[in-house]
Amino acid sequence: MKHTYKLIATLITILNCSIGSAQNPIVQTNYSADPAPMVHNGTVYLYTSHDEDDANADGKGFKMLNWSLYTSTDMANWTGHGIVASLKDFSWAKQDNGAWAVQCIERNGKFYLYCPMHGGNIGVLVSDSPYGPFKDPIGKKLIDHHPWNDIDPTPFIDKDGQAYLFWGNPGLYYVKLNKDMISTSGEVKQMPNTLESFGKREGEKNDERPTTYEEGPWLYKRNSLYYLFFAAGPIPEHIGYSTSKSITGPWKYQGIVMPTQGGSFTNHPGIIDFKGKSYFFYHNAALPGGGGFTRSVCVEEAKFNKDGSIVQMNMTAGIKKSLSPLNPYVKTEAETIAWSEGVKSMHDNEVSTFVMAKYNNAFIKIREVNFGKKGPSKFTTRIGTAQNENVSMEIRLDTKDGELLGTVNVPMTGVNDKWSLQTIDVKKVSGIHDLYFVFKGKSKTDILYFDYWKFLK
Ligand code: FUB
Repeated sequence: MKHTYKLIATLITILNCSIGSAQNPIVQTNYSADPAPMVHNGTVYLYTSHDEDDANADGKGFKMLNWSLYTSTDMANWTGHGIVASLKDFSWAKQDNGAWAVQCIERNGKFYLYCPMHGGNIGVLVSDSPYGPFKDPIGKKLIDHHPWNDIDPTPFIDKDGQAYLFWGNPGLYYVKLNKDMISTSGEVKQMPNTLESFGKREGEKNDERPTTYEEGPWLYKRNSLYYLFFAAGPIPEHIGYSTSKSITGPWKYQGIVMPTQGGSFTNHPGIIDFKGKSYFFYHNAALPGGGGFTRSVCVEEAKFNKDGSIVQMNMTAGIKKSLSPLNPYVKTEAETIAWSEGVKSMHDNEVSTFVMAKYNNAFIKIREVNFGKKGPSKFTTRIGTAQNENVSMEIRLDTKDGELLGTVNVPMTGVNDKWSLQTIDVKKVSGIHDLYFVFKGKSKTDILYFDYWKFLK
């Protein structure tokens, strides 16, 4: 069985790479899991867990220390903002592991990030900006119900302004949040785990888990109907959902949203409405080296039927069309990416997040760049390398081997906090094209560092 999932994951990766128009998984620069999308002021903020590259190397499974943020305005290109919160932000938490599935919500201009620390309950961080910095405003646990079961918090503000926090595995719990969003009101309640609410579990009888509800609840409202999406058992998980006329239930089980696919024994839902469409986020094991502890976040467009039911989805290569073309005449971060191979996300104090090309022919693709009628004459970038010979970045159109607009020769700057500004002449190009940066160098590792780019008219 394990081999079958691994094979499916490999096939997805091969499919993604060969069709050239792949978007899933939407983060290729590191492993990511537990997508928690939030829409704010025309941007999707996607908070994720972060599976470390060496997770399970010691046979101990998950290795999760912090949470990351990615943003998009077009659903095709995603900008990495690096780590925005970590276990270190909670002085009272154990620091060695357990940074599981977070979710962020905005209220009155402040952003509240609900953070489970597996084995250590749930804390809350607050910031004036969705990018952070996030701080622990209470200096203690927000939810202290059961150390192992208190995971996967999902906040929701109902139409009367009452906020709730739902969470839990194997039970589904909820509590009212006060208006300050950092304290609770009343008792923690458990949602009745009935077959009517969460459906009959297939497989062996499991007294602790009588229904398909497993973990990862996600609350969503469409028209006047409340939806509860959740990771469903048995393992390997699929995604199921239930609906209700009230946030506190009773919930009615509605079936499968996404069957078990993709090579990870967990899955985790997140759903948003954005610019007139709905999007469903999940995770799988599709990146090279991927598995149950090295996962990757993906997205599909979600469709609903007239009766409110959701159209069942499979894991696919992702969203093919950008919602709006990208303007190449404003500064764009190198970590704005539709697809990349051989590129790693990094961070330093000088420039914050940047990317590192790991090998010859590693590349970044940016989808649907609008050069306009007249097109550019020059290209400028902040870039550097620790290698001392023949390192360059080619700028190409439409495919990795497409028309060459220009080549930036990268001077040796030293380690990654030393940068050079390079400006070159480029060939004229007009209209909308996918843009490729292809990295060239002889070194077997760390070819170059790349921070931002911009075309000039
Ligand atoms: O990522 C760690 C845990 O795995 C999450 O909290 C669950 O939802 C599952 O995805």
